[in-house]
Amino acid sequence: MKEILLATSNQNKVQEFSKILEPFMIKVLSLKDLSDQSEVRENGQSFKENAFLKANYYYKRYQMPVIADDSGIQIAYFNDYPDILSARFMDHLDYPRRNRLILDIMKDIKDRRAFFIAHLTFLKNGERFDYEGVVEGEIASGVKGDHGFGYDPIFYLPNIKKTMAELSEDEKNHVSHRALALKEFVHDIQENHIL
Ligand code: ITT
Repeated sequence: MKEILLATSNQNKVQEFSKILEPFMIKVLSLKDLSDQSEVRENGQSFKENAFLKANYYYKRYQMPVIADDSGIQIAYFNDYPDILSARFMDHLDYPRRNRLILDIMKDIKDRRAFFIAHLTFLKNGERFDYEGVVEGEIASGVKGDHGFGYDPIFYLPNIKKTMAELSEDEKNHVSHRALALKEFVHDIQENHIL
């Protein structure tokens, strides 16, 4: 088993990474496993910049292979907002209330296009590798499903005819933005032995 540190305080991300990487004999250590509660300031201008800020902070601290995920939702009608601010957008509200609010604002809106994006930055032995996964979907007409986290219950996948939250954990881990980015990472590990 090879070990990587996942630089996140989001336990849902830890769960998804662990499940996806386990079959490839990669053990995902989390900040929780290291009892590390430090907060990294995400003041970058893009998913890529923020992923690097998070990965680099812990890479310097622990000198081991580190991967970070910066991700979010872009809503076309909101000019791609909340984008890199997805975690901070309306964060005085819990996700069910945030999702309701988005649905209320978009009640009569025809353009429902939305994107989930995950950018991964992996650092090892002074080298940097970047991966990105994008999933196109639509803002659903109602809240549906109780798997996943965050905006999953309002992110509708027209091809599958379900929201991301209606997918089982396994199904989400095949089609999500995070899964697509991790697929490239696994490919690099297998083909180019980067881990
Ligand atoms: P870390 O920075 O510690 O990794 P975080 O949750 O703050 O945790 P981000 O800054 O990358 O992570 O923000 C990601 C937000 O985007 C997340 O909190 C959700 O609101 C949303 N998001 C990302 N991936 C998602 C997914 O698979 N399903 C639903 N919402 C997602």
